[in-house]
Amino acid sequence: MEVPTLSYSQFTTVSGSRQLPLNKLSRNNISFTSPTKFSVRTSAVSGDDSAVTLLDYGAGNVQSIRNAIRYIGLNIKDVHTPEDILNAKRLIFPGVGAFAAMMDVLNNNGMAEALRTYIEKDRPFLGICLGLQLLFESSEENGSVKGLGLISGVVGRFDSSNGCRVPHIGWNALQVKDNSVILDDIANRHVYFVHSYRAVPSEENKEWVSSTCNYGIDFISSIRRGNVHAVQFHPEKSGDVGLSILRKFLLPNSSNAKKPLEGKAKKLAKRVIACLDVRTNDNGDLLVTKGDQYDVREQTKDNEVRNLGKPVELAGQYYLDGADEVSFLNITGFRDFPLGDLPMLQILKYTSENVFVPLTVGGGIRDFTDGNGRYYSSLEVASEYFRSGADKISIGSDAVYAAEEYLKTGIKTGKSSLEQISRVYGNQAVVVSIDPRRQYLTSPFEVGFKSVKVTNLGPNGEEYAWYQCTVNGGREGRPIGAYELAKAVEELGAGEILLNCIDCDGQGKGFDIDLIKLISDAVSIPVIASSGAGTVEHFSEVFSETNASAALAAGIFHRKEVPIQVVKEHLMKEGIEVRM
Ligand code: 1PR
Repeated sequence: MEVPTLSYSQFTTVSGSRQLPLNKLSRNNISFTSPTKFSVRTSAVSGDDSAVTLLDYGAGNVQSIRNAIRYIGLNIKDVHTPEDILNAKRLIFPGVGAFAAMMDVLNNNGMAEALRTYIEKDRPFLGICLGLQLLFESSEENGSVKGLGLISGVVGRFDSSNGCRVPHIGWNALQVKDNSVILDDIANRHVYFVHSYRAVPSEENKEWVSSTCNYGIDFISSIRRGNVHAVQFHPEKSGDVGLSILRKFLLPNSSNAKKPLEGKAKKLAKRVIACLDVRTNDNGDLLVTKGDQYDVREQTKDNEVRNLGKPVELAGQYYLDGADEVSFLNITGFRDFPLGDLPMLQILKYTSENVFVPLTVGGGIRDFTDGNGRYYSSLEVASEYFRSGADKISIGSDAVYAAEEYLKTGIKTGKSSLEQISRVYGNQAVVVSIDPRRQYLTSPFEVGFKSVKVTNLGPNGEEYAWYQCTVNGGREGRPIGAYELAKAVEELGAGEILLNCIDCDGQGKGFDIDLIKLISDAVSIPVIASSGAGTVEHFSEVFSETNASAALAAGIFHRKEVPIQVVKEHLMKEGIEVRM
């Protein structure tokens, strides 16, 4: 595994890239051309030129790819004009966000035409995610929107009716064809995907396809022709394997590139996520804490906030230990204004410079008016998190209010933080974090919320329970159940659910299987099981008995009781696919 050095001295401020105003865009699609004849030249990239041209059209987390390029030791030159594209020696286009918004920006700025010319001339190109999809004729995301039309095919949505959760989020295996060049050394390892739309292989585009991946159907995970490459997965978030793919593209003549160790990837892996609950202590220092049923204060005379370590160091360690994702939850974000919480943004910046797996950040994502009467939308708050290095944001309290309103009126206003952020950044970038508390019932008809027959009877022999949602870090119970909330937020645009359970949090007695089964069967987006992990068997239990896509733990990792690698070895022994 790639070993990054995690020292504060190397952290430098990342200069902001030019952000294009997405809200001022008009739909103006380029004229459609049929899939173009493509002439292959074998122009080599000069290995000693350290500048990589990056096309950042202004949405989503391009910070990750910037960090990966810098980590490899190269500099970044941003595209400001179409000429910058035409003059590039090698160009990376990390397309993130929504297809229509991306094409609007590219068309309005003359970038689409420049890109087509650059690619037709077989100049070195690496498209990532939407950067692959835009090469096709059109995409069905946001209606039918034309792409560059260089490759035959229409980009369509995954079908969740065949049992696959959409978005496709997580680490999956590739079937690599001969001569894919940048994937030649991938060594049967998993790579990280996060997308709802995909292109499929056909007779017409088979010349381009360099690898496929299976998720319900075979879809195109990469293309290559001459010097033109594009990948549907995120190499910048695929750990050491991803860095080695980027190195092969950026430094093709470099002989000292390390080949990743051989793996056994076969299909989508169950994810193991390390979570860091972050807050300031009474002295104002930001630290990782961990509660017992959400109480993070020590039971001592001073009642101080429990201190389990430094956020950047711990996140870096969990990356090295094999965490598939790292989550930061700013647990006092509900009462503080996160944009005023500069240390939290700095933590995200520093962490993302050395951690090349997905980072999620949550806490305080909502509209806010500061003391001077300045209004900040939740979209601005989320944008700042994305710019600081987050790949996904997680919404807690504000999603509960949005779901309550939606269930009351039946109207999607489009104004909730959840709807706004998923519209601009794509629903795959929006997690909803649920903090339910178990409420026992003697009969399932006692409340109007969905209840379950519990595996372990309640304190007075109750056979049923419903799961009441809470806000403000568990401090206030709301008139909505976890089941109702999960279904509502899926409709409002959530891409994933982080399912905590206050009763199990920090107890080490296992996940709440009844709750996780209830929610993971109710929605077709991925569900992350959280709260209560104490042994490796708890992980295999949650994956065997529920449809959870990932399991998250905090305490056992912070207290070093069970290393991440040991959890994964156990899961592998139990026949559960994991990324090793
Ligand atoms: O409401 O949008 O500001 O978001 C606040 C976020 O902070 C929510 O995601 C909420 O879950 C989280 N949060 C608020 N207060 C606490 C607290 O602990 N006092 N932490 C809190 C939630 C729960 C898990 C924990 C697992 C695994 N932490 O994330 O990490 O339960 O723990 P375990 O393995 O030790 O059992 P908003």
